Amino acid sequence: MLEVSKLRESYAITNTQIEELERRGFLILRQVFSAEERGKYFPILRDYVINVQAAGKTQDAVPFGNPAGPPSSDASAVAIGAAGERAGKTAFNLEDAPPDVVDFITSSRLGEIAARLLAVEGVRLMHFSGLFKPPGSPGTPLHQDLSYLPLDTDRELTAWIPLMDITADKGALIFAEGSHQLGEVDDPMSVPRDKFSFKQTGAMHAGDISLHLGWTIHGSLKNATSHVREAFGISYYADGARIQLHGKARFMKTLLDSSFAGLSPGDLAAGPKNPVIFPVAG
Ligand SMILES: O=C(O)CCC(=O)C(=O)O
Repeated sequence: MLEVSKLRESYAITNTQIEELERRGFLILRQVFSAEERGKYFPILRDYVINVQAAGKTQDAVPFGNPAGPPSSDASAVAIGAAGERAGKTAFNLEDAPPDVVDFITSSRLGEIAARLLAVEGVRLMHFSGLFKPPGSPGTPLHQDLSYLPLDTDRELTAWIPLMDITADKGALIFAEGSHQLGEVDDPMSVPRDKFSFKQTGAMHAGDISLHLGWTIHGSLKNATSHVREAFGISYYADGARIQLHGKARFMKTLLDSSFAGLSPGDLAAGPKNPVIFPVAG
């Protein structure tokens, strides 16, 4: 049984913010974590990510874009990242995470934000990962998170939590505004660049978070600075969702074997690795 997170105090979400996320597919929230909370949790999260990466625990990577497709000569695509690059290689698990990291990941403040924005009663943990980008590394290719999640719902979102101030040249996220309305697309890297307005998060301060819906086409820009870009991602989905294979099902095996171990299509997506984060029991 998980201990109840200490990060319980609510962060107020307005109807305007709910509408903004539904319309644009992404949203920035300012100062979700106080200076005191950042001082407590961020160094612990940083050490945790570095330790997990150093331990070399990996799982199958999710290939972004269409590796078989022609190389893009579009400069913006190159800046965002080349098709076929892989992400999510490092395996992060609640079971072997230190208590303060578990506390942060299971924060009902973040869970409540997710539930309010998704307009659902409750949310479960999908997965989480350290998103550290070394100096000079390319951006993350455009992709849709839900295309590799074996879920039957579009009520899924990711909170992208920078552990430091972010500038456009430090691997900022980029979103195709409104692209979630397309649902699943065959190859997000090939969506014509003039079809959507591409928006960056803009400058973010530590404590701000960026949220995007599961079908929002997004990626990140190159880290052109001489510092590691440190961010942490936590994804949630509506409690009550079921396991369903769809679209690019072959990439879903990784998630079925890890985040949903023991579950099969049709089952409630409610395994031991997917605790209810909000509402808090008791
Ligand atoms: O951190 C990045 O560069 C990309 C993150 C991302 O794609 C996500 O959080 O869904």
